[in-house]
Amino acid sequence: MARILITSAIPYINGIKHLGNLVGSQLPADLYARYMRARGHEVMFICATDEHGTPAELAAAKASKPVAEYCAEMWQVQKDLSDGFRLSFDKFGRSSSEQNRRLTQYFAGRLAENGFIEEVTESQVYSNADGRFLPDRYIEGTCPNCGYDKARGDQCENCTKQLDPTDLINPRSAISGSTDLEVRETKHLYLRQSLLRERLDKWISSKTDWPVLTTSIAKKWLHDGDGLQDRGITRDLDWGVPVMKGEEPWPGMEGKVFYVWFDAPIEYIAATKEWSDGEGLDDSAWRRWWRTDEGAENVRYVQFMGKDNVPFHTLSFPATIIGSGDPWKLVDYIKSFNYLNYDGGQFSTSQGRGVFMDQALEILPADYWRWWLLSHAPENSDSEFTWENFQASVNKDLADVLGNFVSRVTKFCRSRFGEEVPKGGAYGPGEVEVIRELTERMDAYSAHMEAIEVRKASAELRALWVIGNEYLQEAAPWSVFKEDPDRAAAIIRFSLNLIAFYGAVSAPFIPDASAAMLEAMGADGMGWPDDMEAALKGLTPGRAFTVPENLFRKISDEEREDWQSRFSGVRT
Ligand code: B3M
Ligand code: ZN
Repeated sequence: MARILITSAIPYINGIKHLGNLVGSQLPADLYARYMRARGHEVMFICATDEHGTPAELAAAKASKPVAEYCAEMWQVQKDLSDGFRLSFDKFGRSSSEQNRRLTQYFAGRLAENGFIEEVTESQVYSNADGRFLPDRYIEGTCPNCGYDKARGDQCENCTKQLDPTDLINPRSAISGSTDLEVRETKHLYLRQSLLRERLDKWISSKTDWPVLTTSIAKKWLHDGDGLQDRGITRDLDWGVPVMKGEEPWPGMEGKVFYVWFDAPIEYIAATKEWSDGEGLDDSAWRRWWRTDEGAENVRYVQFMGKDNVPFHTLSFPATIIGSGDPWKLVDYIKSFNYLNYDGGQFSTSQGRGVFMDQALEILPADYWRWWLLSHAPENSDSEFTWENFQASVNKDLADVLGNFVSRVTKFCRSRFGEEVPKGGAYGPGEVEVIRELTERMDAYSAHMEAIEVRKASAELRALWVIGNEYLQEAAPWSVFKEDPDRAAAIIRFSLNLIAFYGAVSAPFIPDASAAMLEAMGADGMGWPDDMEAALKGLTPGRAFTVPENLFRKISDEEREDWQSRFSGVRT
């Protein structure tokens, strides 16, 4: 049994996330966590809301609420939605927690002690109209790298380049739109990550098994970019972690806070402490996941994120960890994703374009979305959501292949043999062949899940369902029944076992339908089928089962058209 620490990028608190956000980190992380738990490993799965910085302040201002109140409300909204999507976090924390405040201040203190912090008097953009500095997202303009005209002061979301507000061409205030801006001097702390360039380079180069998407972005910013310039980690804002050197005040830094991207990844650690504090455990419970001198040397740590978050996780956060000089756990594997597009354009939170998590659950249960999103995850390139594709995939994979199998088998059995597993003869060559095929496919399925090849894993799972369908079609118990009821009974016994098997192995993708299949077969406690032959004999003759409600319903053309037009415009 291994110990696996899994973190998903923590979503900004400002509003409900769209399906593109979901498939870029939280959902595949959940798939992996569920799979690893099912294989008997000890898993710690962490997520949280990212509550500091300009996104939170701007959204709270727009909602006319004090920012703390806004964050508390939105945390609950996001928590309910992640429950709705069955995201099985061990902890869904908050980066504004006391635990994160202390830990962030602690890291800053350690970095200062080790010479990785520099105090810099720098020029920042000041807005005369707004009467304040405009860090990060408070300022917008044209990206000097790619020309995108809605680049934000901290990063261009088009080309992923990390920016400083003073880099922007034609800058304007994101609060008032004012261009009456001037550059003023202010003092800030810089993380001297350039000192760690060689160590980071060596570390990333050693990760030969990482996805190309991850390492190419990291190397780009290490080598030809300026990604490893020293970066400001403090801001002239009210909302955030107050700048302190550990538990000591930091002279000259009064009234300033840490930059959101400094404290956000630290929240992965802090949220694990939020979990252990919440469970009433002592500190060793979370430290054994994070300190390589206290048990974490045996932990495999895997991170999930969208590609725009890669520079922060391959460079800045490791710089914080390494620079602290403490034995904190560094990430072992980073799975990153491209973007999911929406119906010929981009999903956009600011423009309200696409389907958002709350809307998705209002129209269909979580499994439908989970299945489509995971089987179309933007792994090797960007992918696109279209309603036609969604309808086709749900109707075919879920309703025709899996749902139909379950319904035909259970209904036929009920009508001919009653609601218990029939006895019949022994399995014949047909069943032996199916077991052989399933064993082969299961090996491939497991291998893809271990390697976090999400699309390939989903294709293997679908193939497992197809095998059962084709078997049933060929074995045709409904025709066999008249001449040889014993043989028909054996076919049905085998097929009922297949339903339980599907319930066990499909759970990481479609947990609710899987639970319904297992429950209907009275096989709730069924573990992962390591031995296929034994697994397909688990339901013994005489055992009661029930006919589950239709597992999946089809999406009609009218519904598809209705949703297509309902979600074509802008969310209000
Ligand atoms: N909140 C960006 C995002 O939601 C940011 C991730 C932080 S991960 C430490 O995409
Ligand atoms: Zn750009």
